[in-house]
Amino acid sequence: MKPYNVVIDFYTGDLRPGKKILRRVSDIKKMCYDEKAAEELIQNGDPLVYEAIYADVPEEEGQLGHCTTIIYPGKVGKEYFLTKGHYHAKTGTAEIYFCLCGQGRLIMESMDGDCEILEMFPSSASYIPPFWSHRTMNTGTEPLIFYCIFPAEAGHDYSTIEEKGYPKLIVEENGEVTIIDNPKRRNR
Ligand code: PAN
Ligand code: ZN
Repeated sequence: MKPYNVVIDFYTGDLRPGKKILRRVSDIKKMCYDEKAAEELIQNGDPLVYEAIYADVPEEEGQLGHCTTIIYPGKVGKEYFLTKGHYHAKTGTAEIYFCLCGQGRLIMESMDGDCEILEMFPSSASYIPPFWSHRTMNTGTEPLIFYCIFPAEAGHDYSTIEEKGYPKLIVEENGEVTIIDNPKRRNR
């Protein structure tokens, strides 16, 4: 392949040329703490939660994949709109999330069960080390837009997070961003 540019709109997250993936509440229902609230939203139009737009890069060792993600503002019950979250299928691969717009949180968990939460804000560049799962949430009132760079062969393992969840949830309580224990957390 030859060197080439994509063009990223910092304010909308559009990446061109790119391939867009859409995720609605129905796609993240199993990851939500309040599945009943998720079901109600699905019955009421199944709103768009986030989009990811991937640059066309071969998924092979040596290449760098990159994409933007746009998480819309909203909540399922009291839990902020979130991404599915994943380990990389090739677990020893890191990633960088560079925040362009909005406010959010990045929750990560190591394979030993360490859990860390970082703030995302315009110009924050969060480093996700190898072997840490990762999920993002929009805690603000504007879209949360970030740019991701990762080894192109990393892949996604969604099932571990779908089954286990994270030790912590990020919710709105009394108008504040609040971290609580996840009562539905499962240890495998
Ligand atoms: C990101 C994520 C993107 C969407 O590109 O894939 O933000 O999140 P989910 O994949 O959890 O739905 C990334 O971490 N790639 O490895
Ligand atoms: Zn990733």
